[in-house]
Amino acid sequence: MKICVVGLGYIGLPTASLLATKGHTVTGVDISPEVVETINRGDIHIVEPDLDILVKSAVQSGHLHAAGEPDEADIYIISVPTPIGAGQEPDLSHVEQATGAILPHVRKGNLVILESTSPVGTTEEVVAQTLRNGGHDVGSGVYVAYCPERVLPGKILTELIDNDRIVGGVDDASTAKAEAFYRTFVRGSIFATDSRTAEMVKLTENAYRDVNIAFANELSILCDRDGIDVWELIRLANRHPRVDILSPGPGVGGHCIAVDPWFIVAGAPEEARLIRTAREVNDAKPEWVVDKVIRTAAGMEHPRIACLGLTYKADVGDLRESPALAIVRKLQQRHVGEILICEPNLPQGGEFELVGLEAAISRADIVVVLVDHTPFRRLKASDLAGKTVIDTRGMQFG
Ligand code: SAJ
Repeated sequence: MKICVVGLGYIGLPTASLLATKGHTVTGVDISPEVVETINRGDIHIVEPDLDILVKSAVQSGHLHAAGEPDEADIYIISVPTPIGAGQEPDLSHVEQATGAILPHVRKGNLVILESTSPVGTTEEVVAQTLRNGGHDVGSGVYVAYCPERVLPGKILTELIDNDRIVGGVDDASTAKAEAFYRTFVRGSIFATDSRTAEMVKLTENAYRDVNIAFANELSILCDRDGIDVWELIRLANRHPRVDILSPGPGVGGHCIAVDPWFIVAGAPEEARLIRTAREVNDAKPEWVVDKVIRTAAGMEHPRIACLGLTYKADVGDLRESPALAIVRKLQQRHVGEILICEPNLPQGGEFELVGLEAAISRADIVVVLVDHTPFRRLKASDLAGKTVIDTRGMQFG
């Protein structure tokens, strides 16, 4: 089949290259000329384990080609960003542009799939409606479905194949077409529903996690006030057969969990009270960590503060919405002391000068653990002797 994947980011690029290595002829479309050029060279512009090898082999085989504009295909997959604006409202401009860009190429019999995380109704009201306005007979001439991506950054390539998928068409014929397509490369089960339910399933998954992390983050603040070790508290509470509390941290990052719940809130501001509060609790956590560091450093003359980790979670090189990054920036802006930043997953040459782990610790008075990267997990209590440790990740140094 000829497949056109619009948007070559964290979801589009792995999907396009996977489909290419399955023998399909894939055009990957991106508005950034640098991204197009990088991929056509067989390189990648994002950090994800094994993606470099997959893209190289897809491009070298001739099955994957990147371009600035879509062309004719049997299946179109839209995987463009759906960010939130300053007022936390969804910005669907990339979905609108992508649908507009494929419109001149769509032919009878084509299937158009939206994978971008989207507010309920987007597949019907933006994608299907644009195609109808362009003269297409959605449901009998052209098929339109929503299939949310559910892959975990750091494990994208395995989860793309192994995860169960939810497929929801704007009508039964579209659902059936999309279901048949995903069956060709997904090992997990495929569950069929309508497009609105599929859209809400995706938002629900990430809001569920956000609410549960907010509960853990709130507990960590209560425990800190009362001198209780929150990690021990959670470990013990989780021995109850029906309690399963997630882990507190310095806040919630990444481009999904910190963003998607706002789509629900924006659609139902009066009703989505818990989901909104969870977002607010998680968004406030970095500032709480900053305050704690400032209070700890207050009695020191020239405090040197080692910040361990910058990325949004363990063992990834992704800085999107990272609470650790926000904390480090705030500490620098407020001149809390000399800040030593250690981030083993990023190259030197970015916003901050990076310091090796050993050097950062040996020079520091205060060690702030912001991300639970594997090299940090190997630290022993003896490595940190004499330091004041603020551990936002519950590392339990042995
Ligand atoms: N975090 C905690 N405590 C926890 C778990 C996570 O503080 O107990 C923090 C992490 O440190 C990170 C953030 O939450 O800052 C999000 O990390 P994550 O690993 O929970 O999730 P993401 O954002 O990397 O990927 C999520 C996944 N969604 C769910 O697990 C429901 C993934 O399956 C989705 O495909 C992805 O969002 C997405 O693209 O929507």
